[in-house]
Amino acid sequence: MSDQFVPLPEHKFTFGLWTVGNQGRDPFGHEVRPPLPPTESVHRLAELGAYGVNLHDNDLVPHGSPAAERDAIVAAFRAALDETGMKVPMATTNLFSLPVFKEGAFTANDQNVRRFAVRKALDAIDLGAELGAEVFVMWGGREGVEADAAKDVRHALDRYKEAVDLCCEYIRERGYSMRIALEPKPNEPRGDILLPTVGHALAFIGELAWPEMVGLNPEFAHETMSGLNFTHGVAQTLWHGKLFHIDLNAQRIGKFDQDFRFGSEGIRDAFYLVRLLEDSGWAGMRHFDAHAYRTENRDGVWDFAKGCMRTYLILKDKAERMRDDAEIQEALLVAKADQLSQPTGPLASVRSASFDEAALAEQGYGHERLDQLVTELLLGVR
Ligand code: GLT
Ligand code: MN
Ligand code: MN
Repeated sequence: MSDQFVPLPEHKFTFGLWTVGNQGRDPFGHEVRPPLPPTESVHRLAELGAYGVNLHDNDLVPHGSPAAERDAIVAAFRAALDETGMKVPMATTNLFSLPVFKEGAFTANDQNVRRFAVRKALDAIDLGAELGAEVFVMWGGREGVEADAAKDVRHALDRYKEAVDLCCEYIRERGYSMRIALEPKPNEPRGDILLPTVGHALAFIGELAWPEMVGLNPEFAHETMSGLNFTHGVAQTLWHGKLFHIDLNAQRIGKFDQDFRFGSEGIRDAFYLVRLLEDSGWAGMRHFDAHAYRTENRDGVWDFAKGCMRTYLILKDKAERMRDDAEIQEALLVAKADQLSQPTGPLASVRSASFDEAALAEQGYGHERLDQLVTELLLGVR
């Protein structure tokens, strides 16, 4: 293997503890890999060139741990971070595994369940702040319903807003430098999940008490599940100034949430995403929310992690080649891609312009040639 694509901390690659630690359990089968201690993940990922790890509260501290135990676990984890120089840029809370959240967490019908959920989120915010996290992800996996008769979605959204506002209020009160990133998903584990897409979540942010503190953590697999173009979703999120974090993985349209190794499906979609992130100067993390196939043992997990990072770097290289490719650049001019950055107005020019509508309709844009050139670049023949 050429070592042109060696991951380094400066590339800002991160993995969730739950990703490399995934034991391969699925709805039909038991775990196939032993538990992976968080400190071992830190060491192994550091060796592979990652920048950091992200975590749910309970990926590190088992639910219900007494305070002294919690502190000892966090101290040992801190020591592993210090030894390796690894960071924890993002933290989150698990509001989906415990039986108490079976009817929802922030949007449960039961007020006590909601209070329990918000309290758990506040504790996780403290844990994240202690570890230096500047982004707090909210993935509302249980915020949804199967029996539509049981939940008024408008009230559920009131409660969702209230919970996010309470978390923002707490972050402000504690003086943390932390922002919240909502993660949309259409379904699974609930029949339907609230804030199902990037678009729903962006609109929701506008109704919050501190909208400037809240943005998105869009996931490749989640938009793709709905058949949406993930790169377009990320572009619009950037356009609104709301890309706070990103979950990279791979997914086939129409399937359950696969969370595959980045680039393993939809290589062309992955390419356009990497090109967007790089061209936009995205300064945040390249976070992988994916896991190894269930066929793999421990060694396969590290092959998986290496593969995610290596594919990202290869696609980044392809994006640079695209920029340097004279024929592709010329084809882009034929497509008039450069003209789109020019304004349409002012109004006086719109009103006074004369058009040759037939000539405008007649012109071709050369997309077939352009797309084939990019395809050949990706296939490695140019
Ligand atoms: C869970 C989910 C992911 C979320 C994680 C953060 S948890 O693995 O499938 O999409 O990003 O809560
Ligand atoms: Mn997913
Ligand atoms: Mn995710």
